[in-house]
Amino acid sequence: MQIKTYEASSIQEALEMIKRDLGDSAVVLSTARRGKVVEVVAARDGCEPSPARWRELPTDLGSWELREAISILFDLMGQQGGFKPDAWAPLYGQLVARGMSRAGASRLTNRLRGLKSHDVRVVLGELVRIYEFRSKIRVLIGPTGAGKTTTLAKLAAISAFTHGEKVALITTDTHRIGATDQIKVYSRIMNLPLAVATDVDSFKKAVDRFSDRDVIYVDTPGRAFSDRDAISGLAEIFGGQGDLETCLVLSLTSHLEHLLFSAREYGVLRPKSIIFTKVDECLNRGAICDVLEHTGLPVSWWTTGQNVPDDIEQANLEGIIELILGGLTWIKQPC
Ligand SMILES: Nc1nc2c(ncn2[C@@H]2O[C@H](COP(=O)(O)OP(=O)(O)O)[C@@H](O)[C@H]2O)c(=O)[nH]1
Ligand SMILES: [Mg+2]
Repeated sequence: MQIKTYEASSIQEALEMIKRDLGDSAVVLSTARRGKVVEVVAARDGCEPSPARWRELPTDLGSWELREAISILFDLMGQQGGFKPDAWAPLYGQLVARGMSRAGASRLTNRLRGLKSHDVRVVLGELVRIYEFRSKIRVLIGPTGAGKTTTLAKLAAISAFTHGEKVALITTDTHRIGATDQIKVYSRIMNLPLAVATDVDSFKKAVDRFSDRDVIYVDTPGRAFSDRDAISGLAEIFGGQGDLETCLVLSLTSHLEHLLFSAREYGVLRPKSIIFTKVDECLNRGAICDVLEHTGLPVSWWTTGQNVPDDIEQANLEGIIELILGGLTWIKQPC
């Protein structure tokens, strides 16, 4: 983490200096007035890219200023203790720099103060829950491009070849031309039976056909999270089926607001757990905390690359905490 002190004649001036120097992701750690001079201490995570000068300034300055003001408020709350940074201020700064929302980071650091605990892992441990699939039918749901089909192939391979289970695949993704091709290839390579289902009846038939199987993995269409009709269409297909669980697949490369919006929209399908994908492409994994806090859902797996079946990890508490705090664990090239 890079921490720097700025002196200016007003907070506004200091903030402009900080933004120019450290970029948009900088957070304010403390402010103090010394006579006519305002002293502001700001920080940026050491792994953040250098200030992106090419980034366009928002055109709507009103909402931008409001956002800035709210951010500063949360930064002050994050450091609490008035205008003096306390022991948790650097942690707050790091969590924000790693992509966690200011509100979430503020709540977390305040919780630590309340507990008088010095182990952030204890507090994260309360937030993170782990889940193992329990049902025979496991349906992967989530937005377009989240990594559902690739993840399904990895999971099917682990069930079939690591655990020796009898596995079948069903896809309900027939909406795009060639949509079934990807899963057909996986089914052929792994020699696992595949059925295509488009409605309640064909889905039931496919499940009956695979009654002798231990596990059935179900792929779903990648539809925009805002396409409520498509999401409720899925709810209809899976609704009456016993021994079935849905699992929400979210890509960590998505913006936090997109993740939270997706989680809310796909909530109608009552997911039992979350799989976070593209951990390898994402340095700022603080969003994991926000998603878990808002959904209350446990994590079952996360994925770390495009290779089937290797790039996947079964969720475990230590690993998730490392993803959030360690920051460097999955980085392949030094920044
Ligand atoms: N880097 C990276 N890419 C991934 C990962 N999982 C999936 N992908 C890629 O993301 C893209 C979309 O994946 P796909 O499974 O088709 O997404 P779907 O639309 O949700 O089914 C493909 O290019 C995948 O290879 C991952 O863990 N890391
Ligand atoms: Mg797909």
